[in-house]
Amino acid sequence: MSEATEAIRGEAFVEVNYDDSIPNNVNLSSDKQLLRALESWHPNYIDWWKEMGPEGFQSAEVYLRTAVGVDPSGWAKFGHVKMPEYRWGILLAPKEEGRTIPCGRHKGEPAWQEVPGEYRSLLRKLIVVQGDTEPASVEQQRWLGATAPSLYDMRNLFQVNVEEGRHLWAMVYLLVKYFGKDGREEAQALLERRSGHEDNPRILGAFNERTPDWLSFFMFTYFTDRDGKMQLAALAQSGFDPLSRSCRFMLTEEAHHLFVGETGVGRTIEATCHAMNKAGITDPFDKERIRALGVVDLPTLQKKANFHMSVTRDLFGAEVSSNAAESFSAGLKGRFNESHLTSDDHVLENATYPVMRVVDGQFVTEDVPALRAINARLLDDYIADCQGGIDRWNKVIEKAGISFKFTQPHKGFNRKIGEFNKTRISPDGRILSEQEWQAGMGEWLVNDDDYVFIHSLMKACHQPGEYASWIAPPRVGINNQPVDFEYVKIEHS
Ligand code: BYC
Repeated sequence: MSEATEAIRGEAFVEVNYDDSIPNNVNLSSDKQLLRALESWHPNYIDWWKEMGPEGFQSAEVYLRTAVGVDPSGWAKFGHVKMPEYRWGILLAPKEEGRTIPCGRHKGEPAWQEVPGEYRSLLRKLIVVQGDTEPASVEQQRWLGATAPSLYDMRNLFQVNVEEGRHLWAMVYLLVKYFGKDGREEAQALLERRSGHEDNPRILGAFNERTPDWLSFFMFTYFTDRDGKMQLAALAQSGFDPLSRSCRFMLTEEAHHLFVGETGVGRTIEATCHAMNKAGITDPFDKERIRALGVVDLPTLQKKANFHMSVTRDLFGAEVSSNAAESFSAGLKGRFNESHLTSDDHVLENATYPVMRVVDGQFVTEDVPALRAINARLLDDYIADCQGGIDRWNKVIEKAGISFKFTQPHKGFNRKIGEFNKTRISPDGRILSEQEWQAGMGEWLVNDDDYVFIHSLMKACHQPGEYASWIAPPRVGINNQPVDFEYVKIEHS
């Protein structure tokens, strides 16, 4: 069982009501005012989806899973659906009777079922920031359908997109139900900000970056969706029970997004190793010859990974943060696995945590008050969590007998937020002058030549069973369908 499904294991099965205009398991029909507010947001959401959701393919039939319940053993059904007709619903993991606030100054008190007045604006901010990332990622990925390397991959892209749309619904439900007029205004604003927009951008940096190609998409779903996993896991520990329950169910869907990322990169590596072996190329740095085979050389993939790892690390905020201390102490957001941590008191008034920083041009590790280092700790947990997939990628390379290993760059590499934001640091952890940084950048991050090459590979493969040269077919299809299944039925005009 995956980490995510474990989040809702052992709890009672709750049917989702699909007869309502908005599918839900929160008895929406009994709250007419809330239902009306969500029904008036719904058309604006559909307008946003049509304007900013996947470009083209809106009338294609896509083999999508739709959540039908929150029971981990059978929570989804599969079928061909046109994306605008997808049933976006409001699903909360079942209520745990007797749940208490797991951390901070209210630890042990009953979890809140209503917004605690003294923390209202802090809580709303957390929900808005979480909500803002969901439509942002859909906007970032909206151009990718046209260059999908297979119908299988196209389907996975659209699955991720509709589920990010559902995650937006999850946060909008909380805003509209619990935050009155300003909640409704925030819900509307979530449909108005735009990824990368000069005047009205998305809130967090990484969500204003472009996702220009499928390698970026796979890296994003591996590394940036993993920030989603860590943040949702921390919010699932919230003392505000409706937020906790929303996030617990979101984590179930998030697991597939991480799978898309890990296997997408893994299949790309597999195609490269296979082509290299077939052509008798042993040097992974023999770039021109490898690229001539129509596959991506491994050092270029490492550069892509470097970018996505570094911008995603920025999403954890400053390592040392009074905002994070207050969210934790207020009991609004816990640490990763908070309720399972056994080595401290979950209040952390007297605890410390080691934080790496740069002092006088040198790295030093200082013990700082643990409360202020909540972001640093979640970032460390995230970096550890990233390693599993990287190790599995390296196994593929090792098995192919090629001498190359993916690594995570130094924590301070290419950072714009936090302890390292004013220091130039190489992936192997050397503090650099500006001149050295400028000279090395093209070796560590994708440069213009790399972009041109990657772009040249991004050609549509839209026939069932057809896969682009640069990516291996998956081992098994979605929901046990064959790999040449018609995952997306495109009307060819
Ligand atoms: N870019 O004390 P600081 C996901 C702002 S991803 C721009 O450093 P704090 C998903 C910060 O807002 C998970 N601004 O950090 C993945 C604050 O602004 P104000 C999303 C940034 O507040 C893939 C100021 O700098 N969920 O679900 O402790 C696809 C100082 O803040 C950035 C969450 O993030 C940045 N990178 O922590 C789809 C959870 N970083 O208040 C979805 C909810 C910081 O001065 N959010 N700032 O205006 C949070 O827990 C916190 O807001 C953060 C920041 C962890 C993001």
